[in-house]
Amino acid sequence: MLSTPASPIRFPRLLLTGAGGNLGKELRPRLKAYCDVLRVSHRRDLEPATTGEEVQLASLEDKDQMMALLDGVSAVVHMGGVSTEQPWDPILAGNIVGMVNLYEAARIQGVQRIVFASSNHVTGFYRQDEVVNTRMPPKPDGFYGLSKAFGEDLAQLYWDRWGIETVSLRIGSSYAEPKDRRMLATWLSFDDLERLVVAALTAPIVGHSIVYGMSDNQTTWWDNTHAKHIGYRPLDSSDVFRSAVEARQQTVDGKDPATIYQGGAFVKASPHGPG
Ligand code: 15L
Repeated sequence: MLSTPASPIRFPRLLLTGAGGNLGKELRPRLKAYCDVLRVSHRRDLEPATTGEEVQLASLEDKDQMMALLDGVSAVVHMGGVSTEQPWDPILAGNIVGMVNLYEAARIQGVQRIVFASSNHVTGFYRQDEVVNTRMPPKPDGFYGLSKAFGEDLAQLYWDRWGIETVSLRIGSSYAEPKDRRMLATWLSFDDLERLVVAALTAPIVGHSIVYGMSDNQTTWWDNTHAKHIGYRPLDSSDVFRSAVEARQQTVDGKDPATIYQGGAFVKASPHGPG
């Protein structure tokens, strides 16, 4: 949690979906500093509401529940849905049908801004020796990345057609520490995640913007030149973990697709099994 909130702007009621997921759990206590009421949602099993919170369980694929969930909300941080490579059916339900339900509910309930947890796996089939910017064509590395590319296109449609603003965050690897050599490039600290989400919520005009979610890592495959208007400035870096990571993983197999492509192990995960 940042010792001083990244912005003094406060929303009357902010909705956090996927509040029971890994990053949802991290953002839940942090987002309270930016709103009067934080409505937290997941399909099941959330910790009870604390002061300044409302808990409202909802399934993304249930239109009526989503309509009720977005009632009275000023902005949404959408962390819900499937977050790894999976068989098509759960991805279809959570990330395709669920996204349409979310945006339809936003349109009908008059919600003006959504921060969408997209993923670096939208461009996971670019190579690790390429630098990708947010205007280059998607190259998803599986059904999961493909569904996030759909989510970004849906956000673009709802901006062009209905004026709902979205910042699509192509989140890298947000963990307490980078776990391997790949994550020296893709790592996003939790504090930088908070800075990124808050910048996306509070930038004056975003239309539909795409930004890669990474810390200020020395090694990088992503170029956020076209997202400067969001005002996200990372303050952490994977470099403080570099020697420990390199000592743990001294060699890499240059013929392994997980080393060649930015998506890492996702590029060879089987959608029909555990991968
Ligand atoms: C993601 O999109 C996943 O949600 C997360 O589990 C990580 O694996 C991350 O990408 C990554 O690329 O490291």
